[in-house]
Amino acid sequence: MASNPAYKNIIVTKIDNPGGLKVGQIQFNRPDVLNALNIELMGELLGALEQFDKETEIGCIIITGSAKAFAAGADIKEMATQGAIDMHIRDQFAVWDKIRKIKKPIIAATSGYVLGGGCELSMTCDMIVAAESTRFGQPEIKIGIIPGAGGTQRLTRAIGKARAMEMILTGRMYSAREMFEAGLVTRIADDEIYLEEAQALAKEIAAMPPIAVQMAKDAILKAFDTTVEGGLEYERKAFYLLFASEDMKEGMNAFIEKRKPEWKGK
Ligand code: DAK
Repeated sequence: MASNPAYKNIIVTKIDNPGGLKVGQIQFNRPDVLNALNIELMGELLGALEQFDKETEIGCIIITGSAKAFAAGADIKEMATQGAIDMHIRDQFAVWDKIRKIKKPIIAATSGYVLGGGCELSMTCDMIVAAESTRFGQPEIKIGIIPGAGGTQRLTRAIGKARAMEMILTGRMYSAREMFEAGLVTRIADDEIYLEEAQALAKEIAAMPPIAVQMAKDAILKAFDTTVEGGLEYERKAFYLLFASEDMKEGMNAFIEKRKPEWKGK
């Protein structure tokens, strides 16, 4: 595991994976404010994600926080003095849109508070591995705003209108188990081992053929913004495209020859 000292608000590491590509891990590091997501941290997060996305040695990415908080939301102190036109001109929130464009799968490993923008960020990730102690919430209503980074859309699609309404209109917090049962969370783990669980899942994915992994992620995400027919067509084209990859030939030949495939990522 090697750490990159270039960042102030995040700790970036690469985790070796003898069975496949490495796992890139990004850990928020603003413990005094429960990892509140300020502009600088979000810029660093995007920089680290885009860097991992470019590096061929990385197969899967984890975003995590601390035991007490994944992230307690956008930085309220930073937002409090801003006006609508300032926000529009600076377009500081454009960073959030770019996170959606990351091609490699991202796992949120959560513990403690996952609130507001923290909850939205976890939903922008592709999977959530939650410690038992995780508390999910969209408390924006309590400070006079509403979710602004996908909460009304992604949460509603993940857990349905009835539960999203209650969660967003009351600002209440919900346990990892409730959110697992509602369909938001991929898996729950004991507090002591949630990060290891997330890493094990990331390593399993990073051992799969990388191009197929990225195409699968892309096709699954299409389901959120197209019709079933449009999505099926997109899936079919992505499926055909994979027949142009060396990894497809290697995967099928390895099966027929009863050996372990060696992926090239091409
Ligand atoms: N921002 C700034 N500081 C925060 C913070 C936050 N979100 N959450 C906690 N802190 C700070 C506290 O101010 C305190 O700092 P000091 O007073 O010690 O200087 C320190 O962290 C510890 O917090 P507490 O003393 O409050 O700790 P407790 O254990 O008593 O309470 C808590 C923990 C998580 C229940 C509480 O801190 C809390 O309610 N925090 C605020 C949660 C919240 O309202 N989050 C939603 C923020 S709004 C967008 C993208 C994103 C967003 C919007 C638009 N676009 C793309 C357009 C996102 C908006 C939001 O997330």
